[in-house]
Amino acid sequence: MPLVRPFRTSFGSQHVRDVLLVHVITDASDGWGECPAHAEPFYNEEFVDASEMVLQRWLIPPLFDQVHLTGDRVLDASRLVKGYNAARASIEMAVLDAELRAAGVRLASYLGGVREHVKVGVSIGITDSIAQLVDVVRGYVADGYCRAKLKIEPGWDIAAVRAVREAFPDLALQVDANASYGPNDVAHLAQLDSFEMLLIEQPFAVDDLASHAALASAINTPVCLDESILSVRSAQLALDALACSVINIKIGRVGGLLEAKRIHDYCSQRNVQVWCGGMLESGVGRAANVALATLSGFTLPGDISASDRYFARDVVEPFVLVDSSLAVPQGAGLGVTVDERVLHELGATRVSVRSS
Ligand code: SMG
Ligand code: MG
Repeated sequence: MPLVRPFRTSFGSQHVRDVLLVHVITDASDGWGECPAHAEPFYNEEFVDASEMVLQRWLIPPLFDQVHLTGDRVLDASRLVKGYNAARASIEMAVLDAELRAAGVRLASYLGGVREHVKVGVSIGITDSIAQLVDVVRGYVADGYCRAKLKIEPGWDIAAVRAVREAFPDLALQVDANASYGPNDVAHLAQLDSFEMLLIEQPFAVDDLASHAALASAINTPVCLDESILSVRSAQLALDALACSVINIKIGRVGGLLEAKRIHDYCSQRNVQVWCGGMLESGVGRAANVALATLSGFTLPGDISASDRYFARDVVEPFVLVDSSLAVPQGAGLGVTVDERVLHELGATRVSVRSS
């Protein structure tokens, strides 16, 4: 799916989304899921061609042995496979969608959601100049976004954030470094503390909790982890290490909606704020993100922008921004309908895996 504007981060520039959808067909119903892995293994180690192979060879076949397959059995059925959380999440999502559509239950209700609209922000890539960045932010503010996240990297940080803060004194602002800084950058990043931001996301390497803890103790701005958090267990380790005080929850990164909910529940017990991250999903994955963000502990705006921020044409009915929020779909399961004509026009190919 071509992106309406290239998205540049510390690990490169994306112009298209290589989207992998999973369509589950059961006796009673059918359901869709999205694998949010990217084309290259640059955000984390997973990449979409590998996810596809793992789904076909190891994640899907054992599911045919289940007498009564439900979404809550998918994770256990795939326990022999290590990693590939985005692939795991996609098949769980599709099975849950089919199950809930057959039962006539909305995903948000199944998860225990408490709201009909979720507050969202917009994630803004690195641009060629600071003037251009300020223009891009201005455009999104005009579109109605109440919160902006700026991508940063060494050489594109303090001055960029300062310019945006000066141009938009009241805008809710946060930054995300995608692990592009090293332990020697703690003092440098501490300069970001003066810009009154909601949080600083994943400045250091995935396994470097110590540098995150050092930064967190040096500044007032909350430190948030993204790539480092893969499960309830890693959330507990990070919080115990004082490496973060806020967690970005992504369904694909943690291996599915149900683990995402468990992390949310765990953080709620510890009074830790969470928010829903994004991976430039199509409308299928976006619907799941919206449902997840209805849980009570999702108190910060999610990286769940409207469909037109990403794509000229989405694969489901578009999500539209109203009051910096997206409405939770009304229908059962994910509540969205995949338009197979759009898939065809996008040149989608289909591979079937059947019970033998
Ligand atoms: O879906 O709006 C979105 C993108 C949000 O910035 C975003 N995601 O590290 O949080 C993150 C990035 C990962 C994808 S970068 C191409
Ligand atoms: Mg991030």
